[in-house]
Amino acid sequence: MSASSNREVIRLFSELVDLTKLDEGSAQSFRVRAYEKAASALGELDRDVADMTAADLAKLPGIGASSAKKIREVVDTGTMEKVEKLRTAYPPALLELTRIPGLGPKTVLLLRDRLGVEDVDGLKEAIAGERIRELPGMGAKSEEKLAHAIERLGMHGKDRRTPIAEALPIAEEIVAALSGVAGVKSVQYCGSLRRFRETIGDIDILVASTQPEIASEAFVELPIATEVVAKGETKSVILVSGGLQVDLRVVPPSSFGAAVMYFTGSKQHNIELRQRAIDRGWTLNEYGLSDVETDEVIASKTEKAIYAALDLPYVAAELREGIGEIASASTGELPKLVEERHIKGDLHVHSDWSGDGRAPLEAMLDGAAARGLAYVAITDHAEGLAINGLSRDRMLEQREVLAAMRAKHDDMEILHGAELNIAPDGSVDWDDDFLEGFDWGVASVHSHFDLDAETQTQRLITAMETPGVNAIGHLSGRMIGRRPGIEFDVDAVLDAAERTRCAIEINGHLDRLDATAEVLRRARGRDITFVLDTDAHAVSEYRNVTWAVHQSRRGWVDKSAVANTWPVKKFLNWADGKRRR
Ligand code: DGT
Ligand code: CA
Ligand code: CA
Ligand code: ZN
Repeated sequence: MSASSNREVIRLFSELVDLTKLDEGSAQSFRVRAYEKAASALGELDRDVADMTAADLAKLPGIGASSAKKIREVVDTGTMEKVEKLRTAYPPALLELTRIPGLGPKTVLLLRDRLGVEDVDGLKEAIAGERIRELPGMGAKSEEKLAHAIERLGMHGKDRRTPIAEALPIAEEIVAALSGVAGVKSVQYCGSLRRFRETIGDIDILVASTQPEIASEAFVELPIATEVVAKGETKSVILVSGGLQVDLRVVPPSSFGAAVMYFTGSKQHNIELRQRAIDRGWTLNEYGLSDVETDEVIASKTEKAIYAALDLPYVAAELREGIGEIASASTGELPKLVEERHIKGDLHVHSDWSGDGRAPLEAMLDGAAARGLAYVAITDHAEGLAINGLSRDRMLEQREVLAAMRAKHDDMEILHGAELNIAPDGSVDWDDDFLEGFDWGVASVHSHFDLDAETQTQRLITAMETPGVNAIGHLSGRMIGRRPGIEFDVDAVLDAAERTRCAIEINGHLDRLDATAEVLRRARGRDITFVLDTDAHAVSEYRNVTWAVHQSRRGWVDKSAVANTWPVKKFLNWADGKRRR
């Protein structure tokens, strides 16, 4: 097996976690936690699992003997019997019900056994028929809440979309697998995934190859495929677990740029571009930009060449939604977008000092240094978060430990911060005096998600006004596809951000991507500062910086508004200034 085997194993373990929750009717059982731990330990592994014996694997922290055996089984057989068995007992449509807030595994089983509910449509029928209220512990109010949750998650029938956190690893795995196939020159995922939409209808994979039939064969033979819907020389379709569809198109290398452009979309962006071509007496399609009269190809190899021929600068994929990006591009008014290399520091990083961190302080600092960062803020949870947080004394102790670690990292500024918890009234864990001892503060909402919009708005504004709060973390608190964010008055919160100089975080966790692109775009033209953070709880999660950058681009955020791209001195002055108002 190749480097993709780790990802395949992790994917099967995450599925095993979800299925076991249903099977045991509990999200907290011993087995569930053991599988969760194994999945997260595998995520930290920098070796290929295929090269390790069951005994090697069982020696890793977080992986027990039974998980080790299951890992070997996946490497050796390409699948896991336990998952296959559970999948027949709990089909994907039933499993999907557990994503609805308010529906734990126990309730989902009850719905199936008592009311025959097998999927979202069945649940909607049961709600409409007022049958949920017959169940123990449920009432008319629960029906109303469930209906609202289904609505907000967009889980209806054909509109069903997959959260990007699920789709992206699958696409990466397929791209990696196809890259090694004979004749393949380039592979790229396109469509909504490349535009970095937060939910994905289907995955579109584009391959440039001189031997299309070999690429198509390899595609339908992928171990990740659960069903082959169509197979042709240049077009094929498979389904993967959960019913997500993957489309493959194979094109000759000479038209790869035109094909990438066409299949990246969006449809509306394509339509506007084609109109620009027509205005010049040309045609534009997935094969290239060409002259109508002479059939001569004007550009086709790269997207950049095609945009240039149409008198446009390159338009980043994240902007291509047909919402004015071509007009802005033609007048030179696109924002100057952030690139990963611009990011000088990370301002939201956890260690195992707080409950959900998974790596020691040293490891997180080494990881930050390995990224070449000029500064990093350690922001473990404060005590308001009951299960996770550090007491005042532990925070002071951590400050001493960090001070001692500065000697080892003389190229990197180490800031002592905290992730504060915003209470329903907008207050945070500690008084201003204690907060003054920190170098940085990020404050976030972690509970009370369904207060009314007016209360939530005031809650955020009060937190922003707190001197020790430099930034609001994951502004809406949503989990894409699982939990809708809090409702708040966006313009009032943006007004407060301008007035208080409190930054808005762009959190790079794939299941958060928060602030949302809609909120970020609404901030265009305002004088608001942003910070791009990984919110890393383990060294591997420093990778979230890539997703934070994509999210900022999708939100049309200008680089000049992102504080952690600024020169270090300017950044430190600004951060300190907010704390001393
Ligand atoms: P999704 O899958 O619903 O999340 O969204 P997309 O954008 O990935 O849509 P999809 O998979 O139907 O098609 C992929 C791309 O192919 C789309 O972004 C643009 C291009 N495309 C598809 N259908 C049309 C069409 O009728 N006209 C044009 N101009 N482009 C199309
Ligand atoms: Ca698609
Ligand atoms: Ca498609
Ligand atoms: Zn955090």
